[in-house]
Amino acid sequence: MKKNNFDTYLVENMYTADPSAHVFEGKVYIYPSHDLGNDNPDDGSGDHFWMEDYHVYSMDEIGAPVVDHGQVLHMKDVPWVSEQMWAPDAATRNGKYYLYFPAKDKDGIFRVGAAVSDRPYGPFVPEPNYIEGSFSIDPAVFADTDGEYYMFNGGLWGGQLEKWQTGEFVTGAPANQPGTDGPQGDEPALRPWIAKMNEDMVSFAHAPKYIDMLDADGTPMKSKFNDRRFFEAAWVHKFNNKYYLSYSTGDTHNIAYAEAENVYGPYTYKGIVLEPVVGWTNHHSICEVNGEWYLFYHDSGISGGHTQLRGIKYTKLNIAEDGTIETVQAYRDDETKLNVARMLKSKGGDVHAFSKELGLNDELLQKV
Ligand code: FUB
Repeated sequence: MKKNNFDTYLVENMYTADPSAHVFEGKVYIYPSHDLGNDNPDDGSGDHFWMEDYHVYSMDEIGAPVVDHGQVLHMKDVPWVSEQMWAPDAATRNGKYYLYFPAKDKDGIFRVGAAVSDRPYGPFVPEPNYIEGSFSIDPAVFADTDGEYYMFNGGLWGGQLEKWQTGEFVTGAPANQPGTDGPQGDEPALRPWIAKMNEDMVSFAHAPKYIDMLDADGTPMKSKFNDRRFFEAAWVHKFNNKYYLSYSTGDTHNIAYAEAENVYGPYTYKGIVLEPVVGWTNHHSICEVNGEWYLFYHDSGISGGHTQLRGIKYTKLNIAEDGTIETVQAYRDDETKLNVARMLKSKGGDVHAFSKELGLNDELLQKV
């Protein structure tokens, strides 16, 4: 077990992604995806993101060695799942711990499942079926200060959110023509949904409701603003009594955020949390540890730039008194830029292809 630093990979013996971090029982627990990858084409369908199980990680405190608690759930133990266990999250209530995960059911439709444990580090026992009413990907379960819990969820393209516009799953355009069956141009962008959890934490108190997402001027967010409209990877944190919904913008690779007075919204666009990282996806969580805020995220430097083979990291997040988040450039100084670039190169990656994300100028490129 080695000590970790900001911006270094937390796990090096396997590929991990989509880190959801929480403080449970005084420790920092991380619930990531476990990337296995496959040879499917990177065509926007998401079929190259191949995951079959979950591991849980913890740190006794920020900067402490990362402990791998081993495999806590495998696809073969979940009766309703056919493939692709994507980005998970976790929550605790009444002494129990819950792992939430999206996966395709036997009809190839993404649903959200729940699994239960007495401990934050599992193993988790899955519910026999997915959560009734759930669809699409990337569950994030937010524990509000009044003791209520809410699931936020949804993701475009491979995450199938476009296919639910009628309220039913409609196959629509082929999955390898991403976005073609979603709204375009000036039409309102697709939105994530929210559902309040019942006290059992494995069912919803009401059907999922789409969240109103507004641009900074208060008008509904338009599809054409793909540098800031919702795509996937919803996460919610509360700061000074306001709610902050952060999310990936997908094909523009930002993590953006929006603010609301009410957990159900409307959420108004505020800015960018994290600039694009190495690899296509950007997916994060925001966690408060002893009064300081941290951003957990991933990139693909660890695999030489393969989008479907990622490594999780974290860094400090600065939030101003009024809730404004200071934008993070993951490769903040020359040393970090060079470290990631050299790792990428040592794994056979094309450093020039990621020079923009890494912020490498000609002088630094020569040093890689
Ligand atoms: O890890 C698989 C998918 O990639 C996640 O569900 C998305 O958020 C993206 O990170």
